[in-house]
Amino acid sequence: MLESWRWYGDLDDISLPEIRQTGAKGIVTALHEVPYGQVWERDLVAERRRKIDAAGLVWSVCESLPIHEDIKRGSGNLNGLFENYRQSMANLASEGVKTICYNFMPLLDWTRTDLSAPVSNGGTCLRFSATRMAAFEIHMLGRTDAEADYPADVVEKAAQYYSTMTDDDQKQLLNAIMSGLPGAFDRYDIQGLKQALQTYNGIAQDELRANYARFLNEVIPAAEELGISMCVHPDDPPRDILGLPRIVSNLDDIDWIMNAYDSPANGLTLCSGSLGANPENDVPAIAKKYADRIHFAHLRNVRKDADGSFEEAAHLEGDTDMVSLISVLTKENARRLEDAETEIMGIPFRPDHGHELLYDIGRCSIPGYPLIGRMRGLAEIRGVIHAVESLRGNGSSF
Ligand code: DNO
Repeated sequence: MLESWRWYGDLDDISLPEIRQTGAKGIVTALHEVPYGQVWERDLVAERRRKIDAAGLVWSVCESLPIHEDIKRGSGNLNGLFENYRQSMANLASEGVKTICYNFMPLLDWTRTDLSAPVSNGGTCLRFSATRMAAFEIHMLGRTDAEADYPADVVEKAAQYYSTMTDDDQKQLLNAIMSGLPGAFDRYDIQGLKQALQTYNGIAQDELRANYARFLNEVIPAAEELGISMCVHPDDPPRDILGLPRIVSNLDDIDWIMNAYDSPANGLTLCSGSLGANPENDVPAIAKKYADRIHFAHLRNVRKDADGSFEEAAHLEGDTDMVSLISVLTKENARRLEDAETEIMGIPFRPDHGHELLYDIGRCSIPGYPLIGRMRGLAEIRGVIHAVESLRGNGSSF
């Protein structure tokens, strides 16, 4: 497996030489400065790659090549947007970047209500509180129907909580919810979000799936030609949110996607944290079923509460059995290395999100992406990988 690290380019306060010290070899990055829907020009891609090369690292994965909302909504003449998307893919491939992560979440990306919830032994983590999300939707956004999406006791707690909120609390909550949109584009204020939500009025699961199938039909043949592996990132949280349908949340969805275009180029980003936030998802079992379609892995863990809240646990703590998951991934990795005719990198993975620990605090890194917390996660995962591979090398079937 190829140890990788997400880097936000010029937006990141963590430098490439610092990343090198973590032991990671691969860099996961994107041209966050290019507005969604525009072509990633070859010279910009090349410049980013050269920076990474010069630091002794390799650009292992593009995360993400974002999909314009018009494609998700299926609105207007989309030929130009598809054409641009394919051109960006071609430019990435020409610079040797052949694994492309993307998501198909309407409007928002990963969503949390707290960016620095306290962890019992010190440090902070990202958290999704059902009560705070309900307060946001029902009271701050005034979304009709939102009440029906929450249990009665959460609705009640949300009303109580909202009545205590100051302007500053409201600002912080909005900021936390918007923080999952990486880079500078398409963040919303309350008014903007209301308007954006209206553009999805009447679009239910079936229509979103049809739009997704169209996207796959437009880009997967190009990926096959270019030798690119596309890998969709699951929804986070893995359920409908703000009344928007979500279609990459569970095994049924993944079955649908893998069959919608049955090609190795149409693959998965196995994100244990996103999938793990749905109590019905057995993450190691999903990984096993689609092992040969996993082109990238995000490894992290969550601890869930009964009301739908969850928080990000340390990488080996929380509800997902990381050792079983890593056992599945390393087996698949070994199979690929053995089958390969030429030398290959192995499955790229990155420690996803991390607690803010020690010198992370006050450093203003991108939410979820502090240096020390992620380095801890990477070190722990590295330990499990080594243990599993060494046991296997000594004859264990683990
Ligand atoms: C969260 C990330 C996601 C991911 C996108 C992929 O930390 O894993 O934001 O980058 O959903 O398109």
